[in-house]
Amino acid sequence: MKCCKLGDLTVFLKPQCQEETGVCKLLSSHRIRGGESKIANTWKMKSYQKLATDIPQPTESYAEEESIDGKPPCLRKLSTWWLGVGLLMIVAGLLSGVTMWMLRQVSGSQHGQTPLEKCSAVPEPLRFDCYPERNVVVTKELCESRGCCFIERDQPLGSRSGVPWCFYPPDFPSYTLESLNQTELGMVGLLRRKVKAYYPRDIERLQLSVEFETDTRLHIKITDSTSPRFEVPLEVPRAMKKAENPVYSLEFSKEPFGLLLRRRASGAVLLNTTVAPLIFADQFLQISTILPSKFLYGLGEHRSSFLHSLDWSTLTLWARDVPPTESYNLYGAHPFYLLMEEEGAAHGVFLLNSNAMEVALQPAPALTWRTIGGVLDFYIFLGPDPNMVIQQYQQVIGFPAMPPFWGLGFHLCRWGYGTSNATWQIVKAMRNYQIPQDAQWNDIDYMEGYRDFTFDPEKFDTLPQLVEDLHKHGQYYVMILDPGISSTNPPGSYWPYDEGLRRGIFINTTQGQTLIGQVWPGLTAFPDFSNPDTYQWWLENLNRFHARVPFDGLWIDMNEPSDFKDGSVDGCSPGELDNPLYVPAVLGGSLSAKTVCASAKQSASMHYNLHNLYGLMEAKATASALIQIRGKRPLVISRSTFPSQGRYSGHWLGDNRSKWKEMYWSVPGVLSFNLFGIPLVGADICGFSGTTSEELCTRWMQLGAFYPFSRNHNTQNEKAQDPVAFGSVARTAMKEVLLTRYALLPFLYTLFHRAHLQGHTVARALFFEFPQDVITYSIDKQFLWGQSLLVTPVLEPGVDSVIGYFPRGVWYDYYTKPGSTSWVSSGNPLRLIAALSQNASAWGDLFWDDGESLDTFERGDYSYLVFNVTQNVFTSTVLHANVEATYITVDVLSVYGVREKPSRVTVNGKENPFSYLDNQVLTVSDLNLNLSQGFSIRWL
Ligand code: MIG
Repeated sequence: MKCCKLGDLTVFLKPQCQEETGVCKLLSSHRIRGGESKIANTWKMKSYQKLATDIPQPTESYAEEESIDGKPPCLRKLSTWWLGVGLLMIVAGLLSGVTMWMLRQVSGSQHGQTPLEKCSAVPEPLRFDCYPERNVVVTKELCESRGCCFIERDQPLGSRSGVPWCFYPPDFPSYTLESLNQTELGMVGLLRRKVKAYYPRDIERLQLSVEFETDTRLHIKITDSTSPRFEVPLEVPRAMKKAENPVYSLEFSKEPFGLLLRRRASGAVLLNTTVAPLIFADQFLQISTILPSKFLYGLGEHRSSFLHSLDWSTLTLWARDVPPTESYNLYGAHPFYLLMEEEGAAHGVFLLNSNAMEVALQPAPALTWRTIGGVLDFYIFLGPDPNMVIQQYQQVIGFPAMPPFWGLGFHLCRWGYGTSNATWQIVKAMRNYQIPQDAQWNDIDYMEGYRDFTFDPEKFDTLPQLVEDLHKHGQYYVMILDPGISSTNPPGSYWPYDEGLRRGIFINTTQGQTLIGQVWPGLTAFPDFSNPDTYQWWLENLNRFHARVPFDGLWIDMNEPSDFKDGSVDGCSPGELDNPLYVPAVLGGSLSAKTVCASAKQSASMHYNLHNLYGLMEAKATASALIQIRGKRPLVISRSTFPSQGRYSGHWLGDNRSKWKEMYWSVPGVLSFNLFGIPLVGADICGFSGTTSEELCTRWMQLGAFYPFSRNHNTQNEKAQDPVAFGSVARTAMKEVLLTRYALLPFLYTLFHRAHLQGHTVARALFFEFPQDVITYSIDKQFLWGQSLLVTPVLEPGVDSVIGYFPRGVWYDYYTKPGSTSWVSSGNPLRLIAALSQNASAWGDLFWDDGESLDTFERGDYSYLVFNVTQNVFTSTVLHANVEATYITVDVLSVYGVREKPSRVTVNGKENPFSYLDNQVLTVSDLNLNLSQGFSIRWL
C-alpha cells in the first residue's frame, strides 16, 4: 500500500518447528507453566443392542470379546453387513474378525428379559431421549405409548437436563437397509421403515447416498426417496471421482440401519449411528451417534466455553435477536462441530440443513441431531489435524473474503452519538491524541425516523461533510442498515417501500399479502433476499443513498430477522409450519418468537426453511451491491450468520454487557467463528449494554486490539467509552495497544490472506498448534494469531498479572523489542522480527497488495514474500511481485534468540552496524531495503 496509516510495521517470523518456538505476548506480567498429559481414555460403544447386556468396553477389545469360542463371529450375521471403503465393496466374511457386531446374538440374549430388565440394562449415559418435547410432563403412559422405556431418576419431573426418564429401548424399530449399490462416487442405498414412527408423515422409503469425495472428506446424504424436500441452496463442490485412498472406512448395519465410520490409522470409531433409531418424518428428523471423545467444539451460535459440556446439554440453532445468554439460541446457526480424538487427531461434521434444529449432547459421549425439516446432508472431514479439518470444511462452504486492509484497523461506533457533529467531534479528538482509527460508524440514530436510506436532515445535517472529511484523512465510514422497511409513509414519500411493493420483493403472508411486522421505524415489511429481484432493488437503494453519503462499509443488524411483534402484527396462521408438533428448544418456545412467521412466503421457499439463511442472503446482496457501487473489496459486518457467510461478511458477537465475565465470553466466541469460516469477528469492545468502568474498558481494549475485527461499540444513553472518554492513563494504555495492533497489521493481513486462500483460522485456539497437548484442549482464555503469536489477556479486575499456559517450546515476550511504536498518517517502513526456534531457524511470510482492489490475488496484483532464517542468515525471497512491493521498505530487523553476540553483521554482503542486548535480541537498523527485491542479512 502506498499510503496507509501504518506506523512501525512488524512482521513475525514463525520458526519452522511449531513445537519449538513462538512469540508470546502478555499484557501484564506472567508466569509459565509446563507439562503434558495424555488424553483420558473415553470408552466407546458400538451399538445400543450391546448395551443391553454389557458394560461398555474400549473399542480395541471388541474383536476378542465377540469370538469367545475362538471361532469367527457368527457368519450368519455377516450377511447383514456391508463394508464399503473407497473403491471396494468387500465381502463381509473376509473382515468378520474386525468388524462384526453381534446384533442378532444380542437381540437373542434379550429373550426372556422382562421389559424392565431390558430397559434398566441401558447405561444411563447411553439413554437417548424418546420424549424430548418440552411442553408436556412426560408420564409413564405417554412414554410407553411411544414404545419407549420409562425409568425415573431423582431429578425434578419435567426437568430438561440430566438422564432422560423416557428413552429408546435397544430394539426400538428403525429403518432397514434394503439394498446398497455401488455408484461412481460411492454407493446408494434404500432404507425402509416397516413400523411407523410416532411422528406424523414419517417417510417410509429413504435414499441413502454416500460419496467418497476425497481421501479426507465423506458425504453422506439421506433424503426422501420419492418426493423432493427442501435443500439448502448452497453451491457445494462436486467430486469428479471416488477417493482412492480414503483415511476412513465406512460400515453399515442393515437391521436396524446404521453407519459406523472409522479412522483407518487409529481404528477410532468416529460415528456410530446404531445407538438410537433414525427418525425421518416430515417435521422431525433425528439421528444419534456415539462420539469418540468429549472434546467437542463448534455448533453455534451460542454463548459457552469453547469446549462444550456434554453433560446433557442441548444447543439450539434458530436465528434469534437476544442479548447473548448461556443456553439460548442466538443470532446465527452453524451446524458444524470439530472433535478432538485421541493422539491429536481431529475430525469435523457438518449437517447442511437450515431448519430449526437442536443438538442434544450427553456424556456417553454421544450426540443427537434433531431438525424439523429439510434433509440429512452430512459432510465429514477427517483432518487429520484440526487446522486441516477447518480447511476441509471451508472447501465445502467457501473460503472467507479477503477484507480490505482498513477493515483490520480500529473501528469506533456507538448508538446515540445523537448528531453528525457529535460523531465528528470524537473523530477529531481521536486524531488529536493520535489514536489509530480507520473507521467511524453510525448506528440507527443517523436515520430519519429510523428509516433505511435516509439521514436525519437536522441532527445529521453534516453527515456528508463528515464522510468527506474522513476520506480526506484516509479514514472510512460505515453505517448501519436494518432489513425492516417502513411501511406507513404516504405513498410517493418513501421510495424503498413504494418500489419494493411495486416489484413484489417483500416477504408475504400465507395469504399472499405483504407481511407486516414492527421494528425501529414502526410497522415494516421485510425484503425477501431469496428473490433475485431484491438484489437489484437493494442495490438501487444503496446507490441512491451513496450518492448523498458515500459510505464505505455496511453494518447489517436485526437480520435474524428481528421483529418486535411475534410473527407479524396479525400473529401467524394456525398451521403446522407455525406450530409444528415438535418445536426445538428455541427461546420463547415458538418459531415466531421475535421474528416473522415460519409460514411466511419467500421466493425460494417458506420462511420455515429460510429463516436461518436470512442474514446470509442479506449479506450476499449487500456485499454484491457494495462491490458494484464502490468497485472495491466490501466490508460487511452482519449479526445473523450461516455457513458460507465468511465469503460475504464478518460478524460481531452482538449485544454483550459491560461486565468482566462478558469480556471472557468473547474469546470462545471469536474462536468459534474462526471454526465457522468467519474469521473477521470481534465483540463490542468495552461492552454494549450497561456501564463500563475505566479499568474494564482498558482491559477490554487491550484484548479487543487482538480481535480480528476490532470495534468499540456502546448502547444509547450510556456513558461514552471510546478511548478519548477517559483520563490520560487509560487513554494512553488504549492508544499503546492499538499501536501494537497497527504495528502487527501486515502480519494480520497475511493471516487473512491465508484464510482467504486456504481456509486457515486467524484467531486460533492453542490446540490447533499443539494438538498433542491435551491441556490446551480446554483453553479459551488465551488464543493465537496464526501459528505463533500468543495473546494472554487480563480478564479480571484488580490485578496486574495474569496466569497463562505456554505449550512446550521457546516463547519470547513480544515486548522484548527495543524502541517504541508510532502511528503516523503515511507509510512507515516495516520492522521484521524473527523469533528463532531451538535450532535457530525461523520462517515467515508477507502478503501485500493495494489493500482494497477486488481479487488482487486472483489477478496476480500482489506481492508475496517468504522469510527464512537458517545458519545465522536471514533471507527474504520474493515469490511474486508487483508494483505495490516497491512502496515498502524494511528499516529494522530484530532477531530474538541469538545466543551469542555476533562480531559482525552483513547486509547483502556489506558490513552493517548492529546492536545486541543481553536478552538475546540482535537488532540491525537503518536497513532501507526495498521489499521488491530479495535480500540477505548474515551475522557471524
Ligand atoms: O434493537 O441499532 O445489536 O449493536 O446498537 C437494538 C441499535 C438494535 C442491536 C445491535 C446493536 C445496535 C442496536 N441494535
